[in-house]
Amino acid sequence: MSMFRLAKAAENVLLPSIKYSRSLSVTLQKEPEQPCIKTSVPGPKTQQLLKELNAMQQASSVQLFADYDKSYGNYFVDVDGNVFLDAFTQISSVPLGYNHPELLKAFDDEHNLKALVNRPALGVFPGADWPDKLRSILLPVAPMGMTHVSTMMCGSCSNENAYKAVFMWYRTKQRGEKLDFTPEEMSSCMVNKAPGSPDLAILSFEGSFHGRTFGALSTTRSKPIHKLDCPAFDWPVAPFPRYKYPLNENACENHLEDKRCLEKVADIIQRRRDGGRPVAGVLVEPIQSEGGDHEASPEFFQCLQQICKQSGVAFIVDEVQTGCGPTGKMWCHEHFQLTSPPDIVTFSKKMLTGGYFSLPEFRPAQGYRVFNTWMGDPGKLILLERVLKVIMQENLLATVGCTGLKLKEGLHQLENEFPNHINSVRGRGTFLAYNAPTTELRDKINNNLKKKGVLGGICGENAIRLRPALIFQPKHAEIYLDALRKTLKDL
Ligand code: PSZ
Repeated sequence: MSMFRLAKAAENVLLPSIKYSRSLSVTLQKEPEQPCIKTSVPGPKTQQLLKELNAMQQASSVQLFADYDKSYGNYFVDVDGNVFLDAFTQISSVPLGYNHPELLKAFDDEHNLKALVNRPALGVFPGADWPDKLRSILLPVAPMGMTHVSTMMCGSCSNENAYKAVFMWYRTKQRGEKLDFTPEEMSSCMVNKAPGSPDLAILSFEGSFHGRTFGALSTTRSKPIHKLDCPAFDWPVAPFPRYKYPLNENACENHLEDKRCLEKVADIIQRRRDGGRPVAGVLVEPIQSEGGDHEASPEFFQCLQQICKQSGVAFIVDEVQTGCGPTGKMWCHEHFQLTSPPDIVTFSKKMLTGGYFSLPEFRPAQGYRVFNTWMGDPGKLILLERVLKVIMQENLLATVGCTGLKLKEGLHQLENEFPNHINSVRGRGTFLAYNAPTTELRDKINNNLKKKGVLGGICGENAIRLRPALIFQPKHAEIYLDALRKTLKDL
């Protein structure tokens, strides 16, 4: 049975009857029982190291220096010896918690160690087992129907290269039978002018985050500080739904909100085409993350895909943050019951390697066009293979579902108890968020949680998000909810 089918089977397990396998209980045996804060946060050692680092670079984003020897499972230990329950996990990029025994063992194997040490330029000199690695590790978890995969270094670079594949696909369609580039195209691209560098666009959404490299940054729309002072492509932006909560009491209004946004997308695509500057691809996060954890309905995504199909525009789904299980499915867009796969799905973070899956028509006709030195890293695939094995063996997608239900229920209870402090609880699996009425209050809640030993993330103007590892259990949910209740009581 393929890994994908096994993962599907795991989702169907009745949630309350989950039996944790022996290996999971072994994994968690060495975990601390609870958070333990011994110093001010940040403590004196973090403050000293921050001074040192800041002398060499702008380091004001650094929150804590970690002790990665001592961090374990769901617990992050800082250099001052403070122990935090980690519900943020390195911006949502740690699938199995810290120092998972299966991952620590990966490079005991000499073949694996040599793959790590002798890092190849994968586009030119891959090792003999590279095709098998892609076929046996990545393709089994590919979204249904997606047969092509390219590995990359990070989320931004996965998106950048996905856009390039989309532009090449679009121009190939425009050229029709005439396959060769014209001399005019060849000379004009060397001075960044059309027709060689055509005026094609990627449409993205208000509040989206797709990375910070140049192409990716032009599609990022979450905060000015990411974009200021950097030249950008003149690419279009459409509104993404902003729902009213609770969802079941605002269904009608939220449906109209979907409609408003979709009409705008269709209108932009039409106008751009009429103006001779067509949209080649529409890019969307299944849940807008950095921008404030904004979700949209399955119907919104179904219609968006239809609009793309009807207008000959590629439908690109950015699963960099949502991919690899945190919503209770391997890929968040599986919740949307799309009638056919997206054209491209990008990934990174919990997948450990960056990359994108695509339909075969997005493979450029010539080599060297989507290319760079490393094009990924076999060492990361060795780790990913183990991550995926543990996800299946330990039934972690079902754990995410079970823990997620408990967390969401607890958060709903807290929003009812403290309606002046938190509201709009939302999300899927453990990929959850809630709002505070103001940015100031949101920051205060998040800081006070940290002082109580719980690391959480913030996003958008006033949201707090949860991004725990896939091994976050109901007992960890209880610790999180207790800390939040105390924090809200003390405000
Ligand atoms: O501030 C930052 O640079 C952050 S904070 C969180 C992210 C980046 N997330 C990265 C991300 C993402 O969430 C989505 C949906 N798409 C692309 C990216 C870019 O990935 P990296 O950071 O690996 O380049």
